[in-house]
Amino acid sequence: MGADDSPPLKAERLRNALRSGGLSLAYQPKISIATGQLAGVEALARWHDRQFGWIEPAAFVPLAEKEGLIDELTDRGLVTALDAWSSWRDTGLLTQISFNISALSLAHLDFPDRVEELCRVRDIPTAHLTLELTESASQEIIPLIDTLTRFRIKGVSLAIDDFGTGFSSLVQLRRLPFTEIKIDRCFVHDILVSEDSRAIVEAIIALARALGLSTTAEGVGSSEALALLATLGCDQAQGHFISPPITAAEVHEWAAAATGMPAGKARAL
Ligand code: G
Ligand code: MN
Repeated sequence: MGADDSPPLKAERLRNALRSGGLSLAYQPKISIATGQLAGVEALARWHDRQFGWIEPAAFVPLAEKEGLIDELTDRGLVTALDAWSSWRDTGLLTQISFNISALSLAHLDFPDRVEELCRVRDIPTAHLTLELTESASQEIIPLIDTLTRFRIKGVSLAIDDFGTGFSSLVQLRRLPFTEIKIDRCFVHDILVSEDSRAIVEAIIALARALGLSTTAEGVGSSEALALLATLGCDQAQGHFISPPITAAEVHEWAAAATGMPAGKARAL
């Protein structure tokens, strides 16, 4: 704390961590609610600093954006995530990988070409990649429609993350070529006790259906919540009850263990 916690120092340490491989990725499985099987994994950036300890993406992603480091963070993360995907394929596991991107990266019109190239050199079909974009109240994503459309033309799927927390949700859904809605965990976590949360989740699922989008509930914490989401017609679930974020090596093991598991009986690691 104190002077050592100053943003310039943290920014410097983030820069160094990025360049010396000090950031890593964890992978959080998500399941198909209908079958209980692995539906994909979300790559989540992790930063452990010797001085500051574990730092949340909610803290270091905005810092990277502010310090002009976000493209480097995105590029290195994508390379690591796609290498992990290749290692899963080598052992027979073909799954979907979701990767979080900052709206700032979408300002580059050549970003889709770069991503396509990263997939091509690894012989990864772009259909196995989903990019997640957070619906943020502070960022207008309508101007990014060109870049998003380029991704869709290349076969990459697009998810709108933390849905329900931004202010222009409906306009964005109508105009942008998303394929999936991730329902924010703040609605999912009290779905069993709050009538309002349940009504919101139900409405989001109905809206997604009408627009032909798939739905993933974030932050699923119990078998009861999973069962209710199944009743409401939600497609996929992610959360600590299903699995916390795990290592790339553990993903293969997890997929094998979860095969054929009925919904509501997913293994919590
Ligand atoms: O690990 P945690 O559940 O706190 O991370 C949740 C959110 O953090 C993600 O949904 C995403 O919004 C953000 N995040 C995690 N990793 C990355 C990353 O590599 N890049 C970007 N831009 N955001 C990330
Ligand atoms: Mn996400």
